[in-house]
Order: sequence, then structure tokens, then C-alpha cells
Amino acid sequence: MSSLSKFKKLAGISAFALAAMTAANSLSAAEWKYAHEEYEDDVQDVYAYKFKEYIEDNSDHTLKIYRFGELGESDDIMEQTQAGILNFVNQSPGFTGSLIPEAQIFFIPYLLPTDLETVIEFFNESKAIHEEFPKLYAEKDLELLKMYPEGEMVITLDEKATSPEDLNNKKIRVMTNPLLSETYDAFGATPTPLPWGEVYGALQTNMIQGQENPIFWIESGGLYEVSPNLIFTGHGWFTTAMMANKDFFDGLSGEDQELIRKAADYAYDEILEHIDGLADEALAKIEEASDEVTITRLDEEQIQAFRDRAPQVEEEFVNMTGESGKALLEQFKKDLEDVESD
Ligand code: 6CS
Repeated sequence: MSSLSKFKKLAGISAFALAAMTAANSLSAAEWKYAHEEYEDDVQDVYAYKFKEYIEDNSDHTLKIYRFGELGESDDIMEQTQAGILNFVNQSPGFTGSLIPEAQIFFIPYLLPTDLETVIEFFNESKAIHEEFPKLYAEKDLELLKMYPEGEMVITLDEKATSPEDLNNKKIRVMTNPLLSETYDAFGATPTPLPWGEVYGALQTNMIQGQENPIFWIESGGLYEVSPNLIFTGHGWFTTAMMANKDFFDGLSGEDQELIRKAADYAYDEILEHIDGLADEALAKIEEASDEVTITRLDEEQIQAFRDRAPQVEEEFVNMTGESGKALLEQFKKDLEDVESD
């Protein structure tokens, strides 16, 4: 065979091989769907885009992200994930608590400390988070991939307040898990569960007189415009969780499962950096945008009056969740002690 025909043959083989490889790649390259509860550049959106970046940089797969409202409310995107229409969902225990009662543990007031460093250490190390919660989510056909904090909860109200008595007769919007209603009941208010989409309008029309959320969200959602008195009570963190449909995840190759876990870790590291200082930046933006806003940071004595109401919420958590919740609470407290004693 002449060297020219040898070359032609080789070129033919490699062209064939290339075409075959491309076909195999396009067969194995999937477009996965991921929905979260927030808007562009909010914490869950930053997490989602970091997750996407890792997946797309390290595989042929692509990720389509849906933000708040594109596919409905938080409960809608959870249903779509459980049904396998979506592959991934980021939903906060504020809503998952009605599906997985134990997830309401994040709404026992004053359980988590206010200091970000300790909170991060807790999320990094906690056995409850890394070993117990995945089992609870799995029972609901969900593969829990990450839990992370978004920011400290702050109450916004139509008037200044410094005590539980000041919250009497105030209708305060809560996310739709039953324990959060117990918390605001214990705090002296009238809890009003609402999905996110109804909150701004309800504040504007005075159907409710307050709500709670992290500062970045109070800024990005413009809540301060309709609920301008910010009260730092130090009672908890807005926590969230990112997960996959379990059948989808279980059906993937080991390689893809590893890719997804690494992407979740990568996004987690990025998000912890992102939230550091975020509340202060958002608060500065709020103060610049509005003359009406007041900021009340409760002192230790004032906080104690709210903290005194926490045991009844903890008791209610145990009533709602039985032995499984009790064991989780014990583990949660032990994990906290471990990071607080470091
Ligand atoms: O209050 C809520 O419902 C919303 N808050 C935040 C910080 N994220 C999403 C959630 O739906």
C-alpha cells in the first residue's frame, strides 16, 4: 500500500472513530434540570450557578436552572422533583418541614448560635446534617446533597419592637411549616403561614404586619419598603438544602454520582465565602435606599425574654416528631456542643 493510501486509510479510521466518539458523548451527555426558590444573584442562585459551573467544566452534561416563579412556588418545585420532572431542587426546611417534620428543627429558636464561624463549623461537621438528615430525605425519594446557611433571621415589622408583648396582635408571616407557627405563637405574635409569592403584597396591604428573613433577602425582595422596622433578635438562621430526585441519582453511573457530589462540595465552599459579609453589605444598601428604615438590635436582657419562650417550641418539636425527632435533637445538640467547645 502506498504511503498516501495508508494515510487515507488512517484518516478514514480516525474520522470514523471521532464520529463514533461524538455520538457516544452526545448519548451520555444529559441536560439536567435544577430549580431553586430565589432570584438572580441571591444565595441559592449563586449556589446553583457554581454547581452548574463545576458540572459543565468537568463533564459533557449541562444544567438548566429555573429561578423562583418560573415553575411555581417552592412546594411546586419540590413536587416536580419528587415526580422526576426536575433532577435537582433547592428548598429550605421552612417549606420542607411540612413534608419532613424533623427538618423543622431549624426553627427551634436560639438553638443555633449567631456567630457565623461556629455556624459554618457546625454545618461542616454535624453528624445530624451529614448522617441523619440524608436518611430522612431518602424516605421521601430525595438524595440530600447539601445543607447550608444563608443568613441570620431578622424580623421586619410595621412598628419598632423590643419584647414579645410588642408582638401581640401582630400578624407575622411565616413559611408554611407548622413548627414556625409555634415559634411565633410563643413569641407572642399571630403567625400567618404564606408562600413566598404572597408576602410583599400582604405587607403592602397590611394583611400582615411583619415577617422574618435574612437581610440579603429583605434587601433583594424590597421587603424593607413595606416593612421598614428591622429587629435583630438573634433567634435563628435561614438554612437551606439542595437535593436530587433519588431514583434519578441512584440510576446514574458511579462517575456521575461522584461528579455531582464534588459539584455540591465546590458550590458549598463558594457559598460560605459568598455569605461572609453579605448581611452587612445588604444592610448598607437598605440604609442608603430608605430613610424610613429603623434598626433595632436587642440587648441581652431583651433577647432573654424571647429565649425564655424557646423551651415550649422545643417541646412541640418533640411532640410533632416523636422518637426520631428526639434522637435528632439530641444529636444536633451534641454536634453543637462539639463545635462550641473547640
Ligand atoms: O421567605 C421565603 O419564603 C424565602 N426566603 C428566602 C431567604 N429564600 C427563599 C424563600 O422562599
